[in-house]
Amino acid sequence: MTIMDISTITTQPFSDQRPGTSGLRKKVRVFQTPHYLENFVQSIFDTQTDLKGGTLVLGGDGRYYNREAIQIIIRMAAANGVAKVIVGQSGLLSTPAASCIIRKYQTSGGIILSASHNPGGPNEDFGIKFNTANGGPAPEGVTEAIYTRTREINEYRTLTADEIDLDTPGTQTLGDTRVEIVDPVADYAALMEHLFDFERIRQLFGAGLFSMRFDAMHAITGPYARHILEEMLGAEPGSVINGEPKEDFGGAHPDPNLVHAHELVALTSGRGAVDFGAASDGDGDRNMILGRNFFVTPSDSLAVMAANAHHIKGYASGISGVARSMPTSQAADRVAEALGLDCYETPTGWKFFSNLLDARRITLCGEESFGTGSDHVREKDGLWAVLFWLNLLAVRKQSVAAIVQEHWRRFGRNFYTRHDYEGIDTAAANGVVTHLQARLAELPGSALDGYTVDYADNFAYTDPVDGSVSENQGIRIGFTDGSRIVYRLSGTGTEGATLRVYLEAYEPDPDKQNRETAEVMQPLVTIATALAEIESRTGRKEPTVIT
Ligand code: VG1
Ligand code: CO
Repeated sequence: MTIMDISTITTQPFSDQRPGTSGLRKKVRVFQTPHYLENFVQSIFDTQTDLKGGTLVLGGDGRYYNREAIQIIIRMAAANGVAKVIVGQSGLLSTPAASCIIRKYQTSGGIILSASHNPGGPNEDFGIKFNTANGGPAPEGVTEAIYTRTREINEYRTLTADEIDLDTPGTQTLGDTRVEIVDPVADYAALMEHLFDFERIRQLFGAGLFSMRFDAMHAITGPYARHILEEMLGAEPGSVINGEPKEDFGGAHPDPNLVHAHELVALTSGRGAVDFGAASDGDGDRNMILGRNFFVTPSDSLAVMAANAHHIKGYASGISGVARSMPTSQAADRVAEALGLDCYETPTGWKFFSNLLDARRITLCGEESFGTGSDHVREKDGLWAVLFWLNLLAVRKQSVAAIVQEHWRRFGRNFYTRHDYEGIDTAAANGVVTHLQARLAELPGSALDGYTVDYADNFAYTDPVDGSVSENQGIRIGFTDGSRIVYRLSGTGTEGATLRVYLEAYEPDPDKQNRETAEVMQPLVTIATALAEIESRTGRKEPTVIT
């Protein structure tokens, strides 16, 4: 191919291409609008100039429109002078595997195609995200630059060429660009083997006394989990369920929580239950951990990991600190305090952990939304969390429930729940926040149903590494007994608005730590719904999802 074949296509800006919490997410039909995907991709090339002459990693979670989008992006990469594109075979890469490959081969960054836990299919969601050379989601400065470019763009570059064969590993060329199709699992599996004691986990499975199920939810982690859990670690064949990635995730929400992973929940409950259950989401960065008849909240999972990191090969030399997103429970803070570790509270979204990880201020981090991870990559990592737990179970030889209950006795328990009001009117959702904002000044010191407000604010974060400031990250209301209510609006939805209400209550008394979460949280739920005037403002009596 000669340079002659490159064409410059005239286009007009779209006004709605500002990335949210994790990239640009829209309905598939929006991405199929002529020039829509191309404008966003060209805006990445126009602003991320290191990509010219550099290497780009490319892959997605396999949802509907993944393959078409990959072909479009490869052609545009070639037309924009990218020297090499590393693509996951069949266009597949989990989000953590993409991060791993970006780092391992010292590339200039990556484009990940995913709308994560959002449903897939012709009438559902698609998404695109740019990750920088450290493997992490682009920080706000970069996403804002890309967005600014989308508002003024008037042309993009592409070329006419046959489609790349995405299914055969090996190198192909497109003009001066090399396109390398790679095994999506191999590099990631090698990294996991380096971090965890695979021999010990093999013994756990080999003894025949331990059973597990991993629910890939018809999404990207199927091939990763089958290879690592069943082939490398010897988990019984069939331990991985729903392991075939499908373009529409079997028509379900690939969201690993108690509501959407009900099949897995049933397998860990009642008679004949397995000892351990885990699930991951559409793009493989989330995780849910279950023991037999036992649910580990993501906030607790982070805290347990921090308290037990010394048992794990890859972290045995010590961890430097921990971070959690603001709405995540303060369970990790208690561990950090007891162990003398630095602890950071960041806004929601993995991008805020990157600087702390790069500066080695933290080793572990997590979010209440089923995300945990470490400095091994710059994304949250679902299977990593599962392997961490398996390694821990193999070392401590206790059940999941015993480990967590022992943790509560030592550090206290942070009861936790999140109520989501999905698909509400955007103006009504903004009205809730404005209303709460107006009440913040008067709340401290006042009593709400017997709870005394300690502080009330709208969370703002100053990055301790680069000094960048992120404001309006959620309303926090803290009470004198350590309990807390947090409100924020989702930044990943594609229809209307979603109000999230996060609730937390601290219980130091071991005799009271086994109460039902719903019962413990009820007084706070009542306060939270009344204070925000949720019913009158949104017309909703009940949340759509409780996790
Ligand atoms: C949600 C979660 C947030 C997470 C983000 C991306 O964002 O709350 O913790 O980082 O999804 O996760 P929001 O703005 O809708 O609350 V993933 O697995 O969807 O990439
Ligand atoms: Co995800």
